[in-house]
Amino acid sequence: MHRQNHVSRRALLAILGALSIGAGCSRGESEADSAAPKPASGTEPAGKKPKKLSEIVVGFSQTGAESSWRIAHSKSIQEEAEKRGVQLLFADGQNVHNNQVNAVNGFITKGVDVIVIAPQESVGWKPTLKEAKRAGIPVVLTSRGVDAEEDLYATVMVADFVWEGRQAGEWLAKQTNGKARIIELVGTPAADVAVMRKAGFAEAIAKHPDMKVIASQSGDFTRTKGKAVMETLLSAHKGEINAVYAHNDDMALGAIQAIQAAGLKPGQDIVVVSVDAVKPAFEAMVEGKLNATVECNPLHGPLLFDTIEKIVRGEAVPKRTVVPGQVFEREQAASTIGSRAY
Ligand code: GZL
Repeated sequence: MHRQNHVSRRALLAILGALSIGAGCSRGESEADSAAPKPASGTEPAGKKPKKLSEIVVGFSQTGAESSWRIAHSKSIQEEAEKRGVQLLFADGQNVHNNQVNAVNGFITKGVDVIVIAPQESVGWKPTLKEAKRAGIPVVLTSRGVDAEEDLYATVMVADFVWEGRQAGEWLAKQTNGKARIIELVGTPAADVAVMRKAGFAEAIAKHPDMKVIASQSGDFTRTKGKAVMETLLSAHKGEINAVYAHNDDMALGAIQAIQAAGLKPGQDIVVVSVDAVKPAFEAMVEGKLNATVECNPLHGPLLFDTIEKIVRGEAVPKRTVVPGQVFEREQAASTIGSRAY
């Protein structure tokens, strides 16, 4: 009996509510071009001389190192800080929400110039963000959003996660002629990215009565848990399943290992579609084991520090920037793998 993955109703309502504030971003275009920029809150230096990047300290609270995507995300930000002479205090949250809250409170006490957060979970940030605002320290969100009023952070830099889930669902509908019995491997349930990739996928397959998610469980964005969950679900539903939708490549790669261990052919007996488009996913597509992946670019470093530069100068920045992506299928993997930057 599989445990239906339970994204708590409160978290779901909170995240989707917060989204209604920042929603409406179209799939790929950066709102930097379209939204009328508003001055980022808490960033107008009160009489302070605007600082140069080489003079500032940035506190960065990262989720952890749960996936290839996250490792590329950290690398991009650390390398860009180095390149621009920014002093970056890097706090690895080890994928525990409270570790991140403690790290950010430490940054506030230290009096850093800017705080960057990649939140493990989207709820539970309001008190800390209010403290940062009271201290006049602007907060930049990257890779995930939070359930908080917009005036509590300067800007959020994410992909359109609903679009990503929708693309995966539409691709699967085409690939299976609308007949699929699906295992869904959910990311971290309390993260907006998981809630939205789930919502987008559900919206796409709802148009096809013969596409059913027969089990949905969290693999927490990791390869190890993705494999373990897939082993359990395969033994509970073997013979019923013809498709896997994983919220990220790392869980998909774990599921592929489990499918092989069960004597089935991933990519053939069971079609596998995921999100991120990291290099190991391209390698799996070249081997024919992964069928498609929706790109979610983790290389936020350059745009992040361009944005921070504007914030410390007291210039307006868009409240939300959407990083575009595209769908990659295994048929094109061999010709594109060489040009992948992460
Ligand atoms: C997406 C990011 C997600 C990735 C996962 O912006 O938050 O978290 O898709 C990562 O690989 O763990």
